[in-house]
Amino acid sequence: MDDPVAMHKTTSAAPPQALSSDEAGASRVSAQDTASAFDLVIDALKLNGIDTIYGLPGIPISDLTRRAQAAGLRVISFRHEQSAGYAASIAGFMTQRPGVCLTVSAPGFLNALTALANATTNCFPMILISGSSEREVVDLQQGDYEEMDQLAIAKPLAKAAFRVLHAEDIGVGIARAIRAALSGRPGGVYLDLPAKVFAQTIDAAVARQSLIEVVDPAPRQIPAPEAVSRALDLLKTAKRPLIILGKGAAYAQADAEVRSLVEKTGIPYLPMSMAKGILPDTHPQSAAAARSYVLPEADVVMIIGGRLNWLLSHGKGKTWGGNSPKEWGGQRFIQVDISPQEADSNVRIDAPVVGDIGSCVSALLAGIDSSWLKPPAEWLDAVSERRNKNIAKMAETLGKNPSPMNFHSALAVVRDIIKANPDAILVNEGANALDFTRSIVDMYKPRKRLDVGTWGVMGVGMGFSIAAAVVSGQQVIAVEGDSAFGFSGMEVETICRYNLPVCVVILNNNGVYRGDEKNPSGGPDPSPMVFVKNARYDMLMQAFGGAGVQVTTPAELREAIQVAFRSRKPTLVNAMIDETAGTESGRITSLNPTAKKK
Ligand code: ADP
Ligand code: TZD
Repeated sequence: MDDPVAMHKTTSAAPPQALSSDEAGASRVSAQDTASAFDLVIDALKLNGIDTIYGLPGIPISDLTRRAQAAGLRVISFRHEQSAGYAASIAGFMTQRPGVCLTVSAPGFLNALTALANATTNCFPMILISGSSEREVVDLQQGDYEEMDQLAIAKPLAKAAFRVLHAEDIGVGIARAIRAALSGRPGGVYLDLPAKVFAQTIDAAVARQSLIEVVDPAPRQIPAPEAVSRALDLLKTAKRPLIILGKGAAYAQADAEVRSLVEKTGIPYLPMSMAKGILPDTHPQSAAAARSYVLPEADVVMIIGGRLNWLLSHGKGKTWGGNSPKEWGGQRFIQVDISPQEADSNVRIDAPVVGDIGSCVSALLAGIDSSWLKPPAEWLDAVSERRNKNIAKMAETLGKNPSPMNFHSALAVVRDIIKANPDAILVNEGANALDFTRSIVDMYKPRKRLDVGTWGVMGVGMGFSIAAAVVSGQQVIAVEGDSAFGFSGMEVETICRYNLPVCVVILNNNGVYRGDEKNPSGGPDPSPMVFVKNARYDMLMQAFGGAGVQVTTPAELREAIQVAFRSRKPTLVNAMIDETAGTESGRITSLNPTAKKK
C-alpha cells in the first residue's frame, strides 16, 4: 500500500452514520492536510494487516472505535474488557497475527490485564492498547480521571510494554508492538496511548512517512545443524520413543511437516490439549488413550512446541516413572522450541533444538530417510494394546444412558457432533467439563480446540467463542461448566448482537465441580460451592433474541445442537446433568490442599 493515510482518509470521511456531521467535517478537513492520531492508529493497524479490533469503548477511545469502524476495520464491542482481551488473544493464536484489544484507562485497562497476562503465559500474540490519563498528573499522583501508571503495571505481565507520547511516533509504537508480540516466543504486548496523544494532529505528509509496514515480523529461525543431528542421534538410540505435541506446534501452522515427522518415524505421539487435531485424534499412532502408560515407559521423549510444566508433571515424579514426586524417571529429552531459554526448565534436556517449528521439523525430516528404523514392534504393540483396551472401556461407559444424564452421556453426543462437523471449533472450560471433554471428544483438524490453557483459567469461554466465530466464520460449540460460563456469561448479548454462529452448551450440575454440597454449619446460606438449583441459563440467551433450550437427555441435547448447527443461530443449550457427577477439581485433585480432618 503506497499511501495508507490518504487511502484511509477517503473511506473514513465517508460514512455519515458513524460520525456526527461535525466530526465528519473535521475528518474531511484533516483529509486534506493533516492526520489525527486516531487516523494514524487505524492506518498503522490496517497497513499491517490487522482487520479487527476487540474492545470496549469509552473516554478516551470512543472515537477511535467509531473511526476504525468507519475505516473498514471490524470492531467487536464487548460487555467486559476481559472477554475482549481473551478474544484478541485467541484470534492471535488462530491467525499468527496479533489480536488487538482496545480499552479505556485504569479500570478498563485492568479488566483486560488478566487476558494480557494469560496471553503471555500461553505464548499467544496479542496487543492491548489502552487509553491513559495525563502523564504529568499521573506521575505527580494528583488525582486525574482514571489515574493509573498503566505502563508500569503492565510491564511485568507483558512480553513488552511501550508508550507513545507524540502522534508521529504511533507508527513506530505499533510496529514495535507487532514485532514484540510475534517474533520469537509470541506473547502479550501493552501499548499505552495517553488521551493527549489522541488530540494531536500532524501534517499528512509527515504522517504518511511515519507509518511502518513491518517486514517479516516473525522471522524463521533455522536450527543449528549440529542441534538437529544431536537430536536425531538420540532418537535413533530409543527403544521406546514418544513424541509430545504442544500448542506451540498448533500455533506454528506447520501441520503437514509435523504429521510427516510423526508418520515417517512411526513414533507414538501424545497431543497436549490444544494440540489435539494437528493429526486426527483417531490416528493409529495417537497414544492419547494410553497416556499413563507411555509417560513412565518411554525412554526418549521429543517435545515439540510444549513445555514440561505442571501439565506434564514437570517431566518427573510418579507420572514419569520416578519413585517419589520429585524423582526423575530416567527419560532423555529432545525439545523443539523457539525459546532458547526453555530447555532445562524442569529436567535435563539432552538435545534442545531451537528454532521455529516449521524449520526445525523440516530439518529433522531431512535427516530421516527410508533407512530410518521404526520403533521396536514390542513398544508399538504394548502402546496399542493399552490404547485399545482404554478406548474399549471408554466406549462402554459412553454407551450407557443413565438418568439423570451425566458428563459421559452428554459428551458422547458432542463427540458425534464434532465427528460429523470436523470444521467446527470447540471452546472448552470448566473442571470436569474440561477434563472429560478433552478425553472424550476427538478432534480432527488443527487449531479447532481452544481451552483454558496453561493457567487453567475460567472466563475465556465467550471471548474465545466470539473470536473463533469472527476469525473463521465457522460454527463454534462452547462446552462450559456452569461455573465457568458465569465468568463471561453476559457476552451472550455480544454473540446475539453480532449474530454469531455460537452454540453454548452448559453442562449444568448446579455448582463448582458438582452441586450437592451443603453448608457445613447448617446455617441458611448455601455452600460456597453451589449455585441456584436448576438455573435457566437458556433464558439468558432468549433475553437477547437467541435460541435457548433446556435439555435433560442425550437425545434432546443432540437435537438441540443439530438445530443450532443447521440454523447457525446464537444458541444456548442448558444441559441438566447429575449434580453428584463431578469430582473436586476434575483431574487435578492432587493440587488441591484440603484440611487433614474433615
Ligand atoms: P502446551 O500447554 O500445549 O504444552 P505450552 O504453551 O506449554 O504448550 O508450550 C508452547 C511452547 O511452544 C512454548 O515453549 C513456545 O516457546 C513454543 N512455541 C510457540 N510458537 C512456536 C513456534 N512458532 N516455533 C517453535 N516453538 C514455538
Ligand atoms: N477463577 C479463575 C479465573 N480460574 C479458575 N480456574 C478458578 C477460579 C478455580 N476453578 C477451577 O479451577 S475450575 C472452576 C473454578 C471456579 C469451576 C468448575 O466448575 P464448573 O465445571 O461448573 O465450571 P464442572 O464441570 O462442574 O467441574
